[in-house]
Amino acid sequence: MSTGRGDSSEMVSFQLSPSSFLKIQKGDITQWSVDGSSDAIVNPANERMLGGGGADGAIHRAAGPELKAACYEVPEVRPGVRCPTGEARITPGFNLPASHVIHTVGPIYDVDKDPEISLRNAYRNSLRVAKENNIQYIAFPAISCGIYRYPYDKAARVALSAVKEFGSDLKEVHFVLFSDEIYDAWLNKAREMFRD
Ligand code: AR6
Repeated sequence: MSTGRGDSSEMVSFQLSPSSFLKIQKGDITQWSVDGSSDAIVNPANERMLGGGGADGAIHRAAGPELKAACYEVPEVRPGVRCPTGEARITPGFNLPASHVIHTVGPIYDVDKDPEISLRNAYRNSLRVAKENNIQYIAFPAISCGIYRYPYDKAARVALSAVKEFGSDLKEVHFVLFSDEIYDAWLNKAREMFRD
C-alpha cells in the first residue's frame, strides 16, 4: 500500500471482503485498465447517453466514434432518454484501454428531488450491471461532482457506502479521481469507513 501524497500514480487500498479490494487513486479514468478483458470504467453520462462535457466528453474522445454509435443502439425508454437517472447501461470500450464502459447518470444536485437516493442508485446499478457482465474490475469517477455540482464530502459518503454494501462481488472497485480536493474527500471518508 502506498501512503505518499501528491503523486498521480499513488493508490491507497482498503479491503472490502477477503477477496475484494477498494482502491483510491488520482488520475485520468480514460487511461485506466486492469486486465483489458473483464474491466470497465464508469461514464458519468446524461440521460440521452450520446456524449457531453467533463469525463463523458473525455471518455467519448478516447474511445473513438464507435462508442457513440454503440450508444445510439441502446434503446430509448422514452423520447431522448436511453438511461434514466440512477440506472446504468453497458457498451464495449472500443479504443479505451478498458474493455467496457458502464454508462450511468447521477443526479443534478440542485434539481433532483432526492439526490442521495439517485446517486446511490447510480453506484448500485453500475455495480449490478458489472456483475451481470462478469466484470471483475471497475473504475468510478466522482459521479455528479463536476457539472452536476454534488458536494464532494456528501458524494464521498454515498459512493463509499454503496461500494461497501454492493461492491464485494467484484475483485477490485477503483475510484480514479481528477482533483486533489476530491481525492482527499474520498480518502478521508474511506479511512473512517474501512481499514487500510
Ligand atoms: N478522469 C477522471 N475524472 C474526470 C475526468 C477524467 N478524465 N474528467 C473529469 N473528471 P463530470 P457529472 C471528473 O462533470 O458531474 C457531462 O456533460 C470531474 O472533475 O464529468 O456527473 C455529462 O454528459 C468530476 O470530479 O460529471 C452530463 O451531462 C467528475 O469527473 C454531465 O456532464 C464528474 O464530473 C454529468 O455531470
